[in-house]
This record gives sequence, C-alpha cells and structure tokens, in this order.
Amino acid sequence: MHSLIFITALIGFASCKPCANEASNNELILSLNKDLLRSLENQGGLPNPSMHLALRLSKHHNLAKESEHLTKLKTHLHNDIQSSLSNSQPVVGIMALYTLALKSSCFNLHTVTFTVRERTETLLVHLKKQMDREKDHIAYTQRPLTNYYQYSLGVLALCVSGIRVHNHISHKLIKAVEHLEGIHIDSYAMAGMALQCVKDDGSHVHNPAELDTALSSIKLKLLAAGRADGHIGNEFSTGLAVQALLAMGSPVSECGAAMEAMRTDARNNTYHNPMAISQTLPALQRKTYLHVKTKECLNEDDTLVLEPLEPVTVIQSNIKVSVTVEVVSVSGVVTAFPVEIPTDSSLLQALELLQEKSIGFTFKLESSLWGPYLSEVNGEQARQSDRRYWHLSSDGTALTEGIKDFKIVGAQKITIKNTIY
Ligand code: B12
Repeated sequence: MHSLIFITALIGFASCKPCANEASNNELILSLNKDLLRSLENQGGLPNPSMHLALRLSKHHNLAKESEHLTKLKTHLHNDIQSSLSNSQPVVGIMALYTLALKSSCFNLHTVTFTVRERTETLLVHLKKQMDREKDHIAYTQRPLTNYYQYSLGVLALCVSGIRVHNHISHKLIKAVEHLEGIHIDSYAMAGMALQCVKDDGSHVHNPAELDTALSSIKLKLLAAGRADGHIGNEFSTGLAVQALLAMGSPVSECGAAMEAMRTDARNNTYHNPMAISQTLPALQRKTYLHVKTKECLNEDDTLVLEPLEPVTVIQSNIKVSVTVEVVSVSGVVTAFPVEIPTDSSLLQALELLQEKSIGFTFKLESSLWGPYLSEVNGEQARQSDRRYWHLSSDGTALTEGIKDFKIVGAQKITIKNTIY
C-alpha cells in the first residue's frame, strides 16, 4: 500500500514538473507582454511599428490599446514617412515595418497611400520602388543604400503582403548571404525570414537551387553563432535568430538553449528597451514575422490588462565613479575627458555632464527606434552616407547597448571612435 502511494506521488511529481515550468514560462511571457503594452504609453516620439507587430503576434491582447496605437501609426508615423519620401530619403526599413504592423492588424494595405510630386500611389507600390532603388544601388556600389537588414525587411514585407518579389531583388539578397563577410547575425536572421517567405511563395522560379543553398547557409551561420550560454550572436540578436530558425523549419527542440537564454535575460531585465522586447517576445511564443502572412484577426483574446504600478522613486547613489571618455576622431586624434558620475548613471548622463562642464566636449543625437543614437561628437559627424559611425566601447569591449541604456557601475574608460563599417 505504502509503495503504491509512493509510486503515485512520484508519477504525480514527474508529470507536474513540466506543467510547473510551463506555467512559469507563461507568466514570464505575460509579464513581458504587459511591459511592452505599458511602454506604448511611455514612448516619446513616433509610434513604434515593431512594438505594434509584436503585440499583434502575441497570444493575449488589449484590443482597445492596440487599436489606439494603430491609429497613431496611421497618422504620426505615416506623416513622418510621407515627409521622408518627399525629401527623397531612403525609408525602406521603416516603411517595411509599417507595412508589417498594418498587416498584423489586418488593415487593408491597398487603402494606404503616399503622395510624392503630386502623384498618389499605394504604400506597397512605394515599397516596391524603394526596393528597386536599393537594388540599383547594390548593382552600382555592391551595397544597399541603407543596409541588408532593411533590404531583407523590405523583401519580407512585400512577400507577406502577397506581392510577388522580383527575382532580381531576391537574387541580390541571396548573393549577399553567400559572399559578404561581417554581416550582423540580426541581418542573417532577417534575410532568413525574408527568403523563406519567398520560397514558400514559390516565386523564385529562375533558380530555386540557389535559394535553397542560401537558406541552408543562413541556418548554418545562425547555428554557428550559438554561444555556450545559449545565445545566438548576443542577447539582442537571439530573438530574431530563433524566429528565423523556426521560420526555416527548425524544430523547437533545436532552439531549446536559445529559448532558455532568452528567458534568463527576461528574468534579469536585460530587455528593458521595448525594441528588444518586440524582437524577442514573438520568438518566446514560437511565433515569427512570417505568421503575419496568415493572420486573420478573428476571435482574438482581449484579456491583457495593466495593473496600476506602484510609484518607484529612483534615489541617485552618492557613490561616485571616475570615468574617462576618450574620443578618437576621424583623423585618429585622441582626446580624453575625465568625469565623476554617480554610480548607475547612464552613459548619456555622463556625456551630458561632460558637455555641461564646457571643457570642449560636445555631442548630438538622432532619434531611432532603439532610442538616442550618437551621431556627432565635438562637431564631427559620423554619417551613414559615408559609412561611418561612432563606435562605443568600454575598456576595449564593444558595448551591446546604446548610450541611454548602458549603465556605468564602476570606474572605466569609454571609447567613442569614428569608425568605418
Ligand atoms: C545596421 C545596424 C547598425 C549600423 C547602422 C547604420 C546602417 N545604415 O547600417 C551601425 C553599424 C552604424 C550600427 C551601430 C551600432 N549598433 Co547597431 N544595429 C544595426 C541593425 C543590424 C539594423 C538596424 C536597422 O537598420 N533597423 C531598421 C530600421 C528601420 O530601424 P531604425 O531604428 O530606424 O534603424 C536605425 C537605428 O537602429 C540606428 N542604430 C543602429 N544600431 C543602433 C544601436 C543603438 C543602441 C541605437 C540607439 C540606434 C542604432 O541605425 C539604424 C539605421 O539608421 C540592428 C539589429 C536589430 N536587431 O535591430 C543593430 C543593433 C540595433 N545595434 C546595436 C548596437 C549595440 C549598436 C552600437 C551601440 C554598437 C557599438 N558598440 O558601437 C552602435 C551605435 C552607436 C551609436 N553611435 O549610438 C544593437 C542594439 C542593442 C541594444 N540593446 O541597444 C543591435 C540590436 C544589434 C545587436 N544584436 O547587438 N548598427
């Protein structure tokens, strides 16, 4: 009798363990989902289409808040893209994200138009034109006007919207995957999702074998970028990498270590930037951007509610740390600026303090989906058009976060170097 109770208890325990794990994983996902929804309200600047996309791909929804955000996208973001188009700026990435966001809300894309030089055409026609511009630029200079991440986003957005992607366009991406070195893992992931969509569509008819080869090498590159701690690339590329592997048909079990790494990051609050949540949350729910293609928006759950938050008072530490900010200009001239800051300040706060001291250090920012991007230091710009940027590192190690997110907890040397890419 005793042994029977013991065996029953053992079976009960063994079968409940995965349930307990699943319950805590679901709780974690729900909490990330709420963080993302909450940050819609705290976002200054333009409404973010990547956040919208992730909310729409989620299992749980707050339909009123999502619909409110959709309206903001259709007005504020739309007007911003309209003015970039009027100024002939390349906008393929943001336009593709806008398309994906609208499609994820099952909005009729054929009713969305932009007017340039008195000619009104639909969003998808403009996206196609942007892609042609990028393709021609690759033909002349071997590089897109923007980057391959945005080029892939463009292919993906056209493809999930049911637009046949021209062979010449996908061919350029296939060639980049095969021949280019030094592409971000994030860009391979985006290329994987884009090319998988093209494959599923059956539209790359001229040379299906080259498409299969590209997809296999993307998969190999992603798997080879797997680290011992489970991440693929780094903390912020793992979500997209897992999305790509799932989209390309990898079984969930092949992504187990990466999934666990993302859950650990989520528990440690690594994903405090809403952009990071937006790229990770779909992967944690085994969803990929390809799911937008078949989204029907019927009978959706509407249970996601935000509990009021306890007000948190941030007390700035009295402990100060010494930081040296070293600026390496385009001509290689190195200038060092020492500053004392309260521990746990952001790099942005350190730079602001230095600027206030009027000792010759100045900087300018540009806003982006990831937050403030450092574009100018001491009057010197590092421009995308010249393929240059201000690279950030701490004691020789490249930062994996931007100036607003990176927190300074100990004495260190920050190097800001005008770098070519
Ligand atoms: C391409 C790219 C770059 C290019 C951008 C220029 C170009 N035309 O190619 C270059 C090489 C310059 C670059 C620089 C950096 N990058 Co970068 N970049 C990307 C990538 C692959 C695609 C961005 C993009 O085009 N998005 C699509 C468009 C539509 O969105 P967007 O917001 O308008 O895009 C602009 C901004 O994102 C901006 N940008 C690019 N990187 C970063 C990083 C930060 C922190 C900010 C605020 C802005 C920013 O440049 C984009 C093009 O204009 C993303 C990958 C990803 N998962 O998002 C990483 C990514 C955003 N970058 C990252 C990082 C860490 C950096 C650097 C801080 C690296 C460093 N140590 O210096 C610097 C930025 C420093 C600064 N001056 O402020 C991280 C950010 C993670 C985080 N938690 O903040 C990502 C997610 C890559 C990763 N997995 O680590 N990057």
